[in-house]
Amino acid sequence: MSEKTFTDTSSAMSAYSRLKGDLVRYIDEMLAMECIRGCPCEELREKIETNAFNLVVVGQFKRGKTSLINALLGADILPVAVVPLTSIATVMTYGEALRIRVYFNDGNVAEIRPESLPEYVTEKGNPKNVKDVNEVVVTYPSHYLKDGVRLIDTPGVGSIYQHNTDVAYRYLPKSDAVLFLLSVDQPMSRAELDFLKDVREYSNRIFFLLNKADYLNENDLRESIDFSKNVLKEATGSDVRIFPLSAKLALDGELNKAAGMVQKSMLPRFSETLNTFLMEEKGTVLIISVTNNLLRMISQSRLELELELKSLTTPLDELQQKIKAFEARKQEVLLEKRDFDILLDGETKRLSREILDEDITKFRKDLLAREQVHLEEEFARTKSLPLKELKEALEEMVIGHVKQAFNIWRAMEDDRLAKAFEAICRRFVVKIDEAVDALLKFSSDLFEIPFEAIKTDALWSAKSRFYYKFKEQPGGLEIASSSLTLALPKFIGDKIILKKMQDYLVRAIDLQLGRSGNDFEERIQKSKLDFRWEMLQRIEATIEGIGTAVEKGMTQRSKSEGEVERRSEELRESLLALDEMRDRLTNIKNYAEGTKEA
Ligand SMILES: Nc1nc2c(ncn2[C@@H]2O[C@H](COP(=O)(O)OP(=O)(O)OP(=O)(O)O)[C@@H](O)[C@H]2O)c(=O)[nH]1
Ligand SMILES: [Mg+2]
Repeated sequence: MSEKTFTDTSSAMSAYSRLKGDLVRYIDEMLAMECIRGCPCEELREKIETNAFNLVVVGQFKRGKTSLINALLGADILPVAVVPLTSIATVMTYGEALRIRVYFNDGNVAEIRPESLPEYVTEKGNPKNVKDVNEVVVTYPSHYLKDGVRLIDTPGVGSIYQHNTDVAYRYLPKSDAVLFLLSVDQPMSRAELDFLKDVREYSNRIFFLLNKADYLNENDLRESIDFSKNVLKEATGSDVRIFPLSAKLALDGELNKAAGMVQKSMLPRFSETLNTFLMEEKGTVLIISVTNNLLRMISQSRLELELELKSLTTPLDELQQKIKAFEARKQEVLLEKRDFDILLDGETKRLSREILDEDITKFRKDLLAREQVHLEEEFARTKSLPLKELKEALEEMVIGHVKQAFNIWRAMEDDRLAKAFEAICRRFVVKIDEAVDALLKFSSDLFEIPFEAIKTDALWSAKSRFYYKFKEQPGGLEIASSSLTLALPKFIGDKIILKKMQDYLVRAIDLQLGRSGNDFEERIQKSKLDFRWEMLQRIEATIEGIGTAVEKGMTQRSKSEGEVERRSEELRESLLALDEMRDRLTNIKNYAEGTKEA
């Protein structure tokens, strides 16, 4: 198989695959265990199964981004060229067969044949994105994409096509890691460094690749690496690792099944580092986090079983006293629950006021200043046109620019708000867990039974928590300006048109800002309500779990001695099953922690 060369280097990922498989099996078993109530098992399983790593490939135009993706997949799928080419982002994701779907901005989706791909994703086939494509998704059965890895090809920045640069920026907030491409035939430029500065705002994991290494001999390559290293060190303030490689050699080697050529391309070395990163920094964190959450469930279920067991045998008056003490504690917890509600409300309000409002003000100011200049420049360029055409040209420019600017801003703001919201959630999850643990601990002391509190780090991630996506792309910018202007003499008419366009620019921006602002507000509110509901559920489920266990014991003990004995036996068996599951999960956790430290 042509993929073999890479398979050899991805043991870290296959270890992750195995752990993942085990974990999913255990979750299914836990779902079938009656003594575990209210386990968010389905959610945890989904979390594992859908966990995606977005690797976004970026760089100046023509550094070989698209070639690199083809090389990583070992197949000639995406079109490459010597002129600035890629104009639309392509997402490569795992699928049984090669399938290509084009997603348009208006919501339509079309399945296309591989040979038609250039008609949609290249500047030549789809100039200025006249086809209004949003993105293209390609599925392909490469083991490289298994386990949720998604490779995203973006258009090159810095070419004469500004809209290509814009598309690339839109994908930065979605990245889990960025592959930043440089190439030996073009020493690092000012523009590349400026772009890097922006990339660093959105990604804390950047891999630097120096492509087209095949152009140079060993000495020159060394020099080229050193040069880029120094420039990068100055720019970032720290030593960075640079991976020299040749996407071309790698792909040729793969296609011709020439292992020596693939080795020479140096791609496997990078590929290995990348895999280890994916495993360690994403895979392991997820495995440990899910395992901890499951262990927590087990610990809580264990306590409930022990409580019931205890209630079967504790003398009645002693038991009643304990229940009274528990009730008192329960009231305290319910009060804490109310405080939690008020605090959460305050925090989300602050998110709207301090982040969203400020960002809107800043964005409005910058955009307006920038577009006023553009408008005047365009006016100077086109003012000799007849009035009607002049008006149309300016109108088209304003609409295009405003739409484009909002597309990017919304993606970035979305990321900012999601992260801020996540930070709030994390703090609250810790608080809630503490409250729940305190109640469990109290009960375990009260009834003199063992209980192990398990700390879980929050599973809330920006992507899954800040749910609500925008309802629609902003549109509706068309205007009907009075035809009266068009009837005026040209020398007055064009001044009036410029003035009208300036007003229109302000209105268009404010209209879009109003919509986007509302959308964001609404999403913050909805996300808050969902989060709140889940958190309160957690407290309530704990209170109820303890209450029910004691109650069950109470009811049971009034039955015959034989039945009490039978129930005790059942409970002991369930405890054993839980302990066995706990041990298996602990093994997984230890293994994952071991690989993380190794
Ligand atoms: N010699 C050599 N040429 C390469 C290598 N990688 C890419 N190229 C060539 O560089 C040119 C640009 O490659 P692309 O993969 O289209 O570059 P890109 O960065 O995707 O370009 P844009 O999408 O326009 O930004 C093509 O002619 C490729 O054949 C390499 O490792 N060695
Ligand atoms: Mg490309």
